[in-house]
Amino acid sequence: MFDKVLIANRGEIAVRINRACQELGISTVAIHSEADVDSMHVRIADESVCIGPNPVNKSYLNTHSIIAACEITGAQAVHPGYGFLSENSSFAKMLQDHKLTFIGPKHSHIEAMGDKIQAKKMMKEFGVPTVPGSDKAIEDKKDAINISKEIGFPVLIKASAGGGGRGMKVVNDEKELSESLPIVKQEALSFFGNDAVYIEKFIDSPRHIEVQVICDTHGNFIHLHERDCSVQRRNQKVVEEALAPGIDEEKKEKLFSICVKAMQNMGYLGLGTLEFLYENGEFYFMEMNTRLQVEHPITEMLTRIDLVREQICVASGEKIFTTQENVRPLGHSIECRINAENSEDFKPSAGTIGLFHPPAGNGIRLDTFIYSGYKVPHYYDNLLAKLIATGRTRNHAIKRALRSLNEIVIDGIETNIELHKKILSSNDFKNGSVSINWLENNITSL
Ligand code: MV4
Repeated sequence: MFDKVLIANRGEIAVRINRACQELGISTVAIHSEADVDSMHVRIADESVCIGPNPVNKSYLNTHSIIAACEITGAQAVHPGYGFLSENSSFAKMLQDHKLTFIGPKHSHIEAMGDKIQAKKMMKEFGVPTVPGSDKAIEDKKDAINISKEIGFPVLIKASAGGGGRGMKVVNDEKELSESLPIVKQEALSFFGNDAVYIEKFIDSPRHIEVQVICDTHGNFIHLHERDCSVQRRNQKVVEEALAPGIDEEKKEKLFSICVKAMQNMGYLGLGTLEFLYENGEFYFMEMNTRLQVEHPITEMLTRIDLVREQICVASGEKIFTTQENVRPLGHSIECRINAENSEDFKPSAGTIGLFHPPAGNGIRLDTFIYSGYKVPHYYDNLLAKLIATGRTRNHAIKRALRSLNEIVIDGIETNIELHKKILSSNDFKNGSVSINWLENNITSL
């Protein structure tokens, strides 16, 4: 096991990782930008290093400063959290070249899954169900038209280097396809530096279901069931829950065993999430995330497994403490992402937190980094806190979430707490199984 770990992140996830490290007896190094000197993650770490000015390129993405900080402090490993450098295969490789451990998958797997055409091809070969479409990059308009006619319109043009919903376009016929293809390619080139695109049948109103896996170097490839992340707006998840309501157990178990076999075939290491679209009883693989995810706590609450602890253990070469047979999800868990944002236009809001009163009580967990008097900087993402409510049943979890949303006080800054109350008390949400279009279609009438 490592003696000292550097946490290359900020905010609630840096706090979360610091907790797991200290519980393992690992000494922690926080890094921070100038604006973050008074941040919670800096205060609770054993040591801290200021690695640069506020813009992320100069601080949290500054790979050279981060490696220098490891050398100065003697940290043996780096936990990247989510976002920032968490899916940067070159950074993972750089660390290896410096004899430092990247707490995450092998850099070759990060790279492979970052290329969405390659990821889909690989998963398809392992028997994972995928969306009908092109199995390789689109060569030209003629190629695009042939494939689209074969699978039938509407189709989706997707950037191979995209992901998370950026660089996509729905087209309804041949004419739109011819017009949009060069535009999507140009956008892909300027956003991601790679103009490769592929085509898929457009799935109209699916749910977003994802499967959590964890793998070690001792031949253990384990799934930790699924999460439903369909309540989203502009590709930002708002509410997530586990397990996904109303999906046939047998279908899920079949999918899990395919996912586990795929991980075995790859020789995957660490935490991973396979993202699926789910419509009319069928799962379709979209992409694989090779990082710890924002919504990991709902899986932790259901399985009683500390994912960050296990992630650190497997990265240091240890065995996962449990086996597949002993993973038994119990109850239901819901996460509300509490953002600093305007309730009308959803623009991020910055300012100083006045009174902060966290909710508590049975079944409530709040992952946050804010405190009364904390000044929220405008440079970084607007996630303030994750409220995780767990109960015996889905209904119980919803009741607990609503109860604690009424208890929480975050003064001095605009938040989306009222939006969460409306979502959780709506009939559509209570009935379960809303699609990825539901929030955007219903947000004004909630
Ligand atoms: C799709 C799709 C419909 N059909 N692919 C969005 C994020 C990226 N992972 C892929 N995404 C989608 N791919 C096909 N063939 C709809 C989406 C999509 C989406 C998926 C999950 C959660 C939210 C979403 C919001 C908009 C579009």
